Amino acid sequence: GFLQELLKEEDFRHGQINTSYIESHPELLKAKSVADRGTKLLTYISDISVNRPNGSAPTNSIPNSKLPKIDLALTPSKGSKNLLSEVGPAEFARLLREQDAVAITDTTLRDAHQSLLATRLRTKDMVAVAPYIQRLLPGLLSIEAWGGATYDVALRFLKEDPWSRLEQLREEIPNIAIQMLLRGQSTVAYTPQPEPVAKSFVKAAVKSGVDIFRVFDALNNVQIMRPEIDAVLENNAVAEGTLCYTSDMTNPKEALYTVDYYLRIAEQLVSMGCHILCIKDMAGLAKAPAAAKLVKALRSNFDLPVHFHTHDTAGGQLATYLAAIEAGVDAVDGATASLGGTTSQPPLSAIIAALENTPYDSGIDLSSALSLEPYFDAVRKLYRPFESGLSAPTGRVYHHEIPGGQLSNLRQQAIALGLGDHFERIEDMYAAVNKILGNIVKVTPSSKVVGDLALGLVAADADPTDFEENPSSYDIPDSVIGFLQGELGVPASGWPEPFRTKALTNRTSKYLGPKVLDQESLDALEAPNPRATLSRLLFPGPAKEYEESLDKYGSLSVLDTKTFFYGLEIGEETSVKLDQGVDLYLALDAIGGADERGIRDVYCRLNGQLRVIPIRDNS
Ligand code: 3PY
Ligand code: ZN
Repeated sequence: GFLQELLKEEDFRHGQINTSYIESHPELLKAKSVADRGTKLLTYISDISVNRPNGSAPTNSIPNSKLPKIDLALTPSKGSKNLLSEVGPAEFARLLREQDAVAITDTTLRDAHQSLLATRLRTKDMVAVAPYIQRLLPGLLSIEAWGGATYDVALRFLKEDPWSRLEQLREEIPNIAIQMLLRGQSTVAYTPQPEPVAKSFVKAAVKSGVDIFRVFDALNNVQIMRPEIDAVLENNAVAEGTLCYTSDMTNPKEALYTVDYYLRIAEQLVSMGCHILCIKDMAGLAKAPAAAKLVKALRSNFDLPVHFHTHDTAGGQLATYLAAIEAGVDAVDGATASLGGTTSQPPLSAIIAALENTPYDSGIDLSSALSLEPYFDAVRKLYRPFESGLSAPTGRVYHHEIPGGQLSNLRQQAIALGLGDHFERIEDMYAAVNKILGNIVKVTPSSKVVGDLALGLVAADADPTDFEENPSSYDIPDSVIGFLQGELGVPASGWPEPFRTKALTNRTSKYLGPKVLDQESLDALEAPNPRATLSRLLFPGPAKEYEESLDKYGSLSVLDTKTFFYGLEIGEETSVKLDQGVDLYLALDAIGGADERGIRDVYCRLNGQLRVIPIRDNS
């Protein structure tokens, strides 16, 4: 129609049209912007189709064809978000503690793909299923959909604005509480952030849709996360104060990570005003008897509800959940079965089924949970290059204690170092490094410290005993130096001496606390919309690359996932819907030979009109 006519207009294409003509015909400006968007998207698609950074598409399946057949015109039931708005956080928590039903958090949209698919799940694939979740799973306690590594990965690899994801999910799921994972002082980054950043971040997150904040500190130093917990309370959201579980409480030789250790942490979380206590078993080390003991102790010492989080790396965590439930736990985390198990959470449908027709019945309809599995199964196939490669459970986690989210990541890094076939060497080194550092709690960012050092030592073919004795003759990653200088606080195990002193000898830099912000940044954090500022302060490099991608290609979140990761095949066409409500048809006709500079002409069509786009072939 109109757009084609315009594209044919030679003068217009060369920008020589009389501007007073455009001013009197505003529809032309809109059409020009639509045509520009189309050309930018074709440029991206051409680049991916020539260079294939992720190989070719692993499947032709169309996930949307697997969405449940339900009537989206039906009004959804009220859910936890409605309740929270009616009664407020304190009463919400009291009711959670009082009910017999076991409440369930669905982690599919955050931890599950962080732990299985290198955090790559795109907003488009979340938003497509959101209206179904809203109607099929209104009985969920919450949907964990934000935080952890998702913020970084959205900017760095998906070229998406993480805030827009949150806003869209909020809009599509108005009835169920949205939960995020906040890394205490590091917020969603890997290093401690100045207090104004944390405060502004929490406020903006509440405004954009987060209801429940699971806040943890990687070394269980509760005092360090006070500003974040205070910010959650000030913004009238739910504060879930977290104990990170490590080691083995059932081992009589365990001297440090005992019930008393966890009770001391919980005591501080309770006195800070947290509404819920969370046991965060990030590596899946809590065995059934440990879970029962800890849940009982927490519930008999405090009035708060207890929420259990685990990863099913070794395969035994449904048993742990049942023991925790018998001991009175109030809520547990699960992920859709298609993105559950191994390094992710236990499958939602297995949890629901185990509790059906018992006093703990979750109230979530099993068949509804099942009806979402085919969609996520089809989605997962599209992300195959990002699979962690863990095709079975592994009991070796009891030895190396690598968190679920890190295990998939480390495997990818090992492959990049050419050590893909020797992953057990990295596992063993990780365990050795943990010992050298004093047996610390390992979760982002302390797990990154251990992982960085383990990878470095394996790459250098080092003997850990020699490293421990002579650390000054080795290259030590910055994260490890920062840790030893106290960047993350003091570990409960104390400092590993004499290793630490030796490792820090002759190191000139000294950790002086989170960076100090200039006045301009401080003002920007106080502005009504600090979101772009937060991205720039938290992830300067990725935020800049995201902005550049936006300039060059426009918003890539409109592309379907297959096209986004794998481009198009010759003769293939895809369509996108722009915000303006306009449909664009984008097709790839042919790829020409490379010239002497490695440039190929890519022959595309935009709504039927030929476009020739020069692309550098990086091969
Ligand atoms: C994160 O911090 O991203 C985690 O998932 C920790 O378990
Ligand atoms: Zn987790």
